[in-house]
Amino acid sequence: MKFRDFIAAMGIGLASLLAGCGNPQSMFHTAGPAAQRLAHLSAFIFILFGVVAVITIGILLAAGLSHRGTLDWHAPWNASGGHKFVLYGGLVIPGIILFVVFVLSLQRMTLFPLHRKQPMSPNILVIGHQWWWEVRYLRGPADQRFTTANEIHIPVGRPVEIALQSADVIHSFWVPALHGKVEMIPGLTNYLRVEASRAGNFKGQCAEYCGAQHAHMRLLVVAQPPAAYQAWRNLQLQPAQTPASPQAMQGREIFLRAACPLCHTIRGLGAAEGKAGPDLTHLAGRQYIGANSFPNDKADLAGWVTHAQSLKPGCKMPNLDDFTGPQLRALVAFLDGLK
Ligand code: HEC
Ligand SMILES: [Cu+2]
Repeated sequence: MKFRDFIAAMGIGLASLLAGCGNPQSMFHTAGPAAQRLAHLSAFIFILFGVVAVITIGILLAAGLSHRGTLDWHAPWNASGGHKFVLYGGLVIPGIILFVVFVLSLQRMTLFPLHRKQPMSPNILVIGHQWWWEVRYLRGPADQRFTTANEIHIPVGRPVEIALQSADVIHSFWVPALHGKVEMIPGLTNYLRVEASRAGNFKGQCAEYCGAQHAHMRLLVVAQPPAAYQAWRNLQLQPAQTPASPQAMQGREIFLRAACPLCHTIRGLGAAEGKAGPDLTHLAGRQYIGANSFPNDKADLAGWVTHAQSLKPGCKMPNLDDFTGPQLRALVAFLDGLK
């Protein structure tokens, strides 16, 4: 690599690092205890290894500057003190430093909350699908449970136990502001505990390459004050709203007659119980569609329904463009009314 290329690469690296600082999807913008512990630990390790690097470079420079000339002018490397220098500098000191880092990771409980053992009863089960997130709220009796997708609401200031599974390949659950990455592995359930210390929208991402649309497998955690969370919960428990206009009413018939119910559930709509795609019962309450890849508005809904394969090529929803203009508008009016 040419020196100029090296400098350019460093520049790009630094720029993306700085850009990362302004990005809320960053492990340095913590919003909960688990993420904070991880951020503190990484800051400590960064400083520690920075000091080690400076000392090492100092020794190299000192050696280079003070020992000039040919080897014949100097004592051989195994002269007195040489072995000891290698032993301490190369083995003992690095050993101590790595041991300290190891103990700190354990002691600060950074590793344990990452892969907790099975809690008594997880609040939420998140199932990774290619390329979206199924979200089941499990707490309480059957009539207090519901399923939604892609947007996870949690109350501020309360620990939430999340169970993680996968329906197909290995995914990874990562909301940097709240927690480290935890794998979602087919046939295995992993657990983590998140707690948000402030209200806000925290973006996340599938962090394990899982196929063509891995980059569009985004996640949103909405941390709300307990009262707002409770209100959201109560709404989610309701079946879908009855369409408010004749146009939306017509849209519902179109939805039921098209292929949609084969893959999507809309609670309260009888025949719509498909499980291959996200639950749409309260679709309009979500901020984004396509696993948080596109805004949830009428234009994007129309584009998504007719051209999912252009917006998210390879995704498991086909293009459904067999509608006339008025039919499509009615269908979108129906979807947009699913508050
Ligand atoms: C073959 C199964 C299938 C059919 C049929 C289907 N969908 Fe989908 N749909 C999916 C899948 C899978 C996704 C998730 C795609 C992704 O984000 O990767 C999806 C996503 C969506 C979303 C975005 C939801 C979100 O929260 O991101 C909407 C809206 C939607 N579909 C509406 C419809 C409508 C309306 C119809 C009928 C005209 C329909 N779908 C037919 C499988 C299907
Ligand atoms: Cu994934």
